[in-house]
Amino acid sequence: MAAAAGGAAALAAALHGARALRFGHFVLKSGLASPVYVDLRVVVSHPLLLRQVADLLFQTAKDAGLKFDSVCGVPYTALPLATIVCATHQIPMLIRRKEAKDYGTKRLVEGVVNPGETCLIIEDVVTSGSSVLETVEVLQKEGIKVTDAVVLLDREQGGKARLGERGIRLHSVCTLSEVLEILQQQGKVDAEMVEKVKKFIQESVFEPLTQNGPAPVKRICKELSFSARAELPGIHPVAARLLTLMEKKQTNLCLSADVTGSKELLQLAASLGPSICILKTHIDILNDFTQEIVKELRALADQHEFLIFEDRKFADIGNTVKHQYEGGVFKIASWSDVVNAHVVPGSGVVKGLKEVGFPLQRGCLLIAEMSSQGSLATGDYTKAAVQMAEENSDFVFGFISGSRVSNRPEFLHLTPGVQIQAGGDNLGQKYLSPKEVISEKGSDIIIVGRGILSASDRLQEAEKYRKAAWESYISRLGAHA
Ligand code: S5P
Repeated sequence: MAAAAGGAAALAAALHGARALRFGHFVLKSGLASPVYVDLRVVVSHPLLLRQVADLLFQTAKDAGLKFDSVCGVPYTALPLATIVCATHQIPMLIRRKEAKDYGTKRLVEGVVNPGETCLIIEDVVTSGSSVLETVEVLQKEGIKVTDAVVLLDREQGGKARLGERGIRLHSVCTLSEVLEILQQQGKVDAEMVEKVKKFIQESVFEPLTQNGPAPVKRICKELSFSARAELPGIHPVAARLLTLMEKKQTNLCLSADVTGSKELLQLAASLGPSICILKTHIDILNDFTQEIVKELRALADQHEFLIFEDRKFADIGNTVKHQYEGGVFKIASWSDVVNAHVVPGSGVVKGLKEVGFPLQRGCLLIAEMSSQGSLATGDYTKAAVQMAEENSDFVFGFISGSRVSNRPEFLHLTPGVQIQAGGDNLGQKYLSPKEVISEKGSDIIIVGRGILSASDRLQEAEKYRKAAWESYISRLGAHA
């Protein structure tokens, strides 16, 4: 422990006293049930403790012999800590803006940015390392060097290794098990709770980001929950929104609303909205399209919290798809959260779409596999789609595919060709069941059209699909717990 033994005991007691460390039963942001809850936000209400923590952070950086030109606190909890460090030691500070809304319009870093200079990151607590990484990435994009981060408390759940993979050394004032030991000695937590917390720490280690990372950690959390994936570093904002609403509404069902009348389309959106995470359109099959319809659809999407996905399957050169996406009669980019593209033209198709969609915070899926008989999207073609997604992950957040084609949890997999009854249609469509798609193929979202549309009670049928797919997801999580 970086803090001297006596200091550490006092710190642990003070954190516990301030209720910054609590023991019991909690549900974390990631959806994980945890016996320990760390909330260092409360430290601002305890000025002495605030200064003590800031001093310990600075001391830890000094002990590690770190050299830096500026300091940046990970927003928000570490901001006051960074401020104290900077004011006390006369170090220039940088502030990273967090508000997603400002993205692309306002500065993302406040303070004097001198490219090439080194910035030290300060953080209160590290679990997966995702918050630190987000700040690192923003600073690095501005040309600032970041090699080290100092944290008050390392929860020892894989964050250090994940940061190490990205070239960031993590220096902690103390670890959760060290604090735990001290609190046990002080009689503030009993042996049973200590065991529980230790077990929890061991069982919920985040996987390394890449398979070949230099600092392997135990692969325990193999399967992350949707809400944990929403928090991953560098996650696409559309993916984060989608994963969050999926967990909230408990649905990984995308309705393929393949109807030809606008009235029916809007009725479907209104009645099935609460059951779905995405409503997929083929807007060019509507025989009475007007902009008013998509406006109403948008309002329903916002009301019932689902995303709109225009299944346009762009497949031309970049310049053409740009116009097809932005303009024409449909003006797809103005109302659709998500679109998809074939990779057959090469990466220009994504680049063209990105020019239009990126500033609007839209997202794109690449078609890596198809559900139809004799599809040519297999083997190397599928691999090329995955590579294209990885190279354009600021715009592409997943795939249309029959199975999990990428192991990166930042990417979502959406699978069409789903019906509870096995089989197909007479035009080459092939169907798998929700369970096969989610539990066996490892996909995330089922896309269902006629399975629901041809039922006499569509809502009841949609609920059947929603439950089947959600239960398969939950059992998949359980199987890897
Ligand atoms: O490979 C694919 C990709 C897509 S997006 N196979 C598909 O069937 N789709 C779409 O999913 C297709 O255009 C249709 O809108 C939906 C499947 O509809 P269903 O009625 O067969 O469930």
